[in-house]
Amino acid sequence: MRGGGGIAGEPCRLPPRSRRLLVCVPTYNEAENIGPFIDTVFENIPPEAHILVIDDNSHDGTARIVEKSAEKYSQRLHLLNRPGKQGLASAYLAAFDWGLAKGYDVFLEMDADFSHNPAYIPAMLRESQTHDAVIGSRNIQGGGVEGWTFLRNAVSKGGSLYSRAVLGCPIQDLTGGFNMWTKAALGKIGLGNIISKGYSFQVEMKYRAFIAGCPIKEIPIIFPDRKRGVSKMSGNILFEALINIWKIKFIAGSSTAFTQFVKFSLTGGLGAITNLAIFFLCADRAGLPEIPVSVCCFLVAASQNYIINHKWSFKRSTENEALSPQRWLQFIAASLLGLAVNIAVMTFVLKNFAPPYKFVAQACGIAAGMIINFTLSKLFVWRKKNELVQNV
Ligand SMILES: Nc1nc2c(ncn2[C@@H]2O[C@H](COP(=O)(O)OP(=O)(O)O)[C@@H](O)[C@H]2O)c(=O)[nH]1
Ligand SMILES: [Mg+2]
Repeated sequence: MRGGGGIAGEPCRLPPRSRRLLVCVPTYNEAENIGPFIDTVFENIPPEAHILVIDDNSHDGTARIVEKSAEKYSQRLHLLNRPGKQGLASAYLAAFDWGLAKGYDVFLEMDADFSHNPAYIPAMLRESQTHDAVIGSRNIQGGGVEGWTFLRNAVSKGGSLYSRAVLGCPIQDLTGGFNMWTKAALGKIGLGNIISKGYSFQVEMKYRAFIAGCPIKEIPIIFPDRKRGVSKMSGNILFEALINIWKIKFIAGSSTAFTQFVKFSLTGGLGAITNLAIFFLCADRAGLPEIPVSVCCFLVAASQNYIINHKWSFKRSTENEALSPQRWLQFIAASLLGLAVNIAVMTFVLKNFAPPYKFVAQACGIAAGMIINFTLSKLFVWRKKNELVQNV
């Protein structure tokens, strides 16, 4: 959707009543929080919703407290007991796998330390009816943090700004961990592709959702510091996350560009067939003059490419916009430039390398022209419109 804090894409259309929520709570030494936390969450979720605690063998007895609570909330509280500390990313991935196998439709990520207020859950659930991802955001109007030192605030804000700048992603709170995902979102993200092990997991999930074209909504949350227990965040973890942002950009971002390039090339191939077919019919069969026929062939094939690229190769960047004469003109200009590069490279190779077959020179020209055309199309014609993101 365009207005009201969304990031464009197709909304999910599951009927609200048939959806089952799984609240996923990773814990490592949260004995002081987990009991009352579970009670508060159950007060704020619908009767058919469940909680899954993923505990990494906490030595403070967290798991035992969960088992005790499970007597009270029979069948609605689940515990995934893992043998040792394996990190936040692997805890959430294990929770998603478990929940998907059991048929849950909506997944909520939450810390066990009351920094994520369960009172926001109903609003998040409502938004998840029309958005694949709902992000509890500290960095938009109405959101914020409480009880943080100046340094921690600066580190968090700086981390978010840094991630946004490196990734070119418009989500305001990339690092926060209070997020709701529909099953459709997890499918589009492709959980098997996640490379993060620690805290950059949250950034990677959001970035992948963004480039997959998921409709995303940020809702403002107030984030108080934990009152009990200690944070598992450390300088090392933070440093690792800062480095990982580049890995995420390279791996997730380039796989998208690669897919787009393959689609763009196939579209170009189809365009060449159309071009040749029209040329054959008009010049060979009907005997029309070659040069005007060739110009017409170019225009028809380029227009066909424009439509297919708009609907298919660059679908994720178009935000479901209609075809437009302005974009068509831009694409024709990019194609003409591509053609000019094609001819220049072909001539250069012919003159300087004299290949045994002339078509080798033309193949080099086509490759160079296509790279130019693709780059211009990606950067200018179908530039992703970050300004579409509006926050509440
Ligand atoms: N299962 C599991 N949970 C973890 C691990 N590291 C942190 N957690 C939990 O993940 C949540 C977020 O960690 P927290 O220390 O609150 O990080 P902070 O909010 O950035 O200070 C808390 O519920 C932690 O208990 C881990 O390695 N495994
Ligand atoms: Mg926390």
